[in-house]
Amino acid sequence: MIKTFLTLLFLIPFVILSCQNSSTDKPNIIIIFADDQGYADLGCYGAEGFSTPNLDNMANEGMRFTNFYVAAPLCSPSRAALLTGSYPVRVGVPAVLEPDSPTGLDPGEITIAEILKEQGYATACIGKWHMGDHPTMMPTNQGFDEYFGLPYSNSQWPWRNNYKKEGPRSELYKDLPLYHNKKIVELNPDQNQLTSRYTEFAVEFIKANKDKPFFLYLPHSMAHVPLGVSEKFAGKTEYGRYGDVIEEIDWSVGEILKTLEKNNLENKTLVIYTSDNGPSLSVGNHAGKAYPLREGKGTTFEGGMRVPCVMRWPDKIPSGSINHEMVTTMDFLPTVALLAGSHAPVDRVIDGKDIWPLLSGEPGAKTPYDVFFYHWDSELQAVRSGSWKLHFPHMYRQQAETPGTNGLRAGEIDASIGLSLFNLDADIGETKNLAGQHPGIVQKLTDVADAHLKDLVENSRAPVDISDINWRRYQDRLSEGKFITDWWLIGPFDNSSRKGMEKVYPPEKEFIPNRKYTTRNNRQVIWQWYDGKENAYISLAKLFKHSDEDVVYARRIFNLKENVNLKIGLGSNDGVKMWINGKLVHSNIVARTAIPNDDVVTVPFKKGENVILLKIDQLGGGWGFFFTIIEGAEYLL
Ligand SMILES: [Ca+2]
Ligand SMILES: [Ca+2]
Repeated sequence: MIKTFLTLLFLIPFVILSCQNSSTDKPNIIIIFADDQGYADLGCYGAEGFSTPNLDNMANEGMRFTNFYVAAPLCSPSRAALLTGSYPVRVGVPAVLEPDSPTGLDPGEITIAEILKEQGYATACIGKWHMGDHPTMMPTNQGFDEYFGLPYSNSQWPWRNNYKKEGPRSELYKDLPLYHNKKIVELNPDQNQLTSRYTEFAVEFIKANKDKPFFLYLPHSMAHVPLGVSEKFAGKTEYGRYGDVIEEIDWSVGEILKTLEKNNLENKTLVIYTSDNGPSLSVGNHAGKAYPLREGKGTTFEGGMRVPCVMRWPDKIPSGSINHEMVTTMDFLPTVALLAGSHAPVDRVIDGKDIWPLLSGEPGAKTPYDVFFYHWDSELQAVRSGSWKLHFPHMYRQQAETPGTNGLRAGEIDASIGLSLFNLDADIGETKNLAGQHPGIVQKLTDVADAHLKDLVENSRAPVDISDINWRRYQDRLSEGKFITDWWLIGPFDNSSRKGMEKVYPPEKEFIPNRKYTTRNNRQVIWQWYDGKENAYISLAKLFKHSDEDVVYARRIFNLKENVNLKIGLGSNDGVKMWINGKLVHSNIVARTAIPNDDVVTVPFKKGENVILLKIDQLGGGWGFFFTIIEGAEYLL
């Protein structure tokens, strides 16, 4: 038995070498990456209201996956994981990047394109990059000979989710550049033409490189809002504009497959089609669907991270096959590297695995994953092993009751989930929490998650601050997801009638009712403080109204238009900890007389999302906590 195993081990490298010993044997690789296309949005996955004949045909001639994952439910981190074979936290791209971001995918990361280029491949990235638009982080500096496309999302332009240049320009975004290689060739290109222009480029690239191995990475800008679609496809589907857009992408896939056929490249080319995350549900009729999965983009529920995936390589991948094993975009790098006669980097941790045994239909081939981790930003929110998925308590975004229309996002509401164990085989929609019935499984998955966090800290290329990863997860878990999210920020207002801290006179906002909230011991509490000037205040009254607990947790997110340092005064007479963006900025563990602004800190708030988390221990029959924005309140209000 042992002997056979050893023999096999020796044979494998020779088999690979003998298949790939000349460049003509190296397969071409095409990865088509749609944006925000949901699990249900291909005909062969049950799409209704539009059709995808080319993709369905690709599935008939190849393999379709039902447990295929991206490594993050958002654009930038999902892309970084695909190209590096690593969890996004590991490579320092855990969140969506804004234009002119000082960070992005480090040039020191090794991408699929760099590995293949070393093997003599011609390489092109055509479409949406979104891994940093600083010149050192653009595609031509990450192994791509050629680049044509947008450096980030098509919504990051002055007209936001409007595909036409109509209405007032948003001050948030500059003109949207279209790049060819290192040069900006156009500003604010016609979004209706993006899919057809990318396709034209892709077809030309294939034709120009038909005699040598090539790697084409085609991340479409669509179907991210604003939805652009050419005239030929506009208004054609029952579903509406989103359906039209998908049908145009399907046409594009058809053009690429046709080009392969015409140039006799079909049997030499592995074509992969998938999406970067689930449907953007908050845009309502402009979003796709993830049915039967729960939630969509931006969440670590299945609808956010399980996506459709089809792969085709005639004579190599069994035609018409459906694969139910767990596979991820991180597997592309190691798998494709081996096919090209190379291997995944060995000087660093790569999370993806070689999935060729699955693709080639090896009998009995199983997923290489014992466990898979669901991150949202740098927060580890869930873990899956086999059919079991454990969510740690976390917040998530949920579409507002009335969804958005025509590309406009409806409001999103903060929802939360406590510690929850789901059996995905029996309950794909994550509806029945079995945590109480299987404490052993909960413990096992928790241990696995802890080990993963430790591994991330020790084996990441980008600095990973353990507190940054742990703070929300551990605090969240303690609170069992019972966050209070609707505490308010108030002010500035005039306080001429202030008398000590007994009274608060609110501004012209709906604020008056919270003057007299009571705690469980029925005391009147007033939780605002001000310094008599035009400063901002946090109302914690509402927070405590919700709570009969000795410990409460509260979390709020503030969106800022720019980076700014806020000077904050803190004081408390209870056990209070406050984290801002993962950094502990205030900690008071003993009861003492409340002194407003006892502790003054300057905290860098960043452009975009900022998270404030509070943990408050009641230490002595009441609550006392003060939070004052001393400088910079106008940025929050
Ligand atoms: Ca996306
Ligand atoms: Ca690199």
